[in-house]
Amino acid sequence: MAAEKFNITLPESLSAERQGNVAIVKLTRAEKRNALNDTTVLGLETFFTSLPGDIAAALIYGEGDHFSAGLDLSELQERDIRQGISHSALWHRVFDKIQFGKVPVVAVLHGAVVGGGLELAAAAHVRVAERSTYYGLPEGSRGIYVGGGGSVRIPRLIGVARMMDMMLTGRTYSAEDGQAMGLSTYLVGPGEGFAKGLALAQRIASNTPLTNFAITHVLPRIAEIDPGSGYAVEALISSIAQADSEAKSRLNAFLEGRANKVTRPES
Ligand code: 1HE
Repeated sequence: MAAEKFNITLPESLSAERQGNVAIVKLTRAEKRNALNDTTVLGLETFFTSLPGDIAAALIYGEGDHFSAGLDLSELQERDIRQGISHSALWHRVFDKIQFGKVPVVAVLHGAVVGGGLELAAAAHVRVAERSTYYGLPEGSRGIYVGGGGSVRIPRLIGVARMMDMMLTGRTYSAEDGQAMGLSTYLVGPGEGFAKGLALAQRIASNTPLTNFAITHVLPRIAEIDPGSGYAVEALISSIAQADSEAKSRLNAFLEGRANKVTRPES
């Protein structure tokens, strides 16, 4: 499927295209290792809130040798407490629009995925890591603290103890370790990330919008609430999903032998 541009005004540090019903955004500030300045973060907000109506999944990746070096440290000028809170709130707002936006998001990782870069990756729903990927949270040694929702999202992937260790000691993890710990769910060879990420995004885009909404918006909420409330919400969302006419026609297709079967994983 050919890549097409779509009409959206983004800063120079980002570029957008679409392949079928998958929207693709690339971090294009390789000369600064895709460090995230405010302009880029606001550009990501524009991208994720302006997706055309027929887009059903999104993919984010980075140009150059690294996914992202995190917060642009050159912008970390003296901020007072109030300005610091509003800067962090900006990242929270934008990354929430990724995690709880219109469509599921696949992140393709390679090279450094550090600090705010890891926070950005953690806001995606599926992470594909090339073997060059490494993860770090250098905030501890820089005298700062994560501000892009990392304290909320990263412990949910790897646990509080591992995140503490990364921040206290500056420990970095390889792609293989990250895969074993749950920072990524796919590990691929050099240069294979984009194709794998796109194939996954296309597969995700073939689900019904209602099911994708339930998976990305409702499942994480259910996981945060008490089990009794979780069962109640699950009963509601599952009954809503199955009532959809598209669900009915997909179930019929299976029963009539016209749909795919569940296959063994590739070895
Ligand atoms: C940057 C940044 C940046 C590179 N902000 N300019 N993040 C960090 O602490 C990571 C800092 N960066 C690095 O450790 C390294 O740059 C990398 C391991 C990512 C890549 O190394 P390398 O050798 O390929 O590149 P480089 O020579 O270090 O950097 C190339 C240029 O990018 C250079 O600028 P130049 O003008 O001298 O060419 C660097 O200054 C620039 N650059 N990283 C600004 N991060 C919401 S809170 C989140 C808190 C955080 O994210 S803290 C973690 C910050």
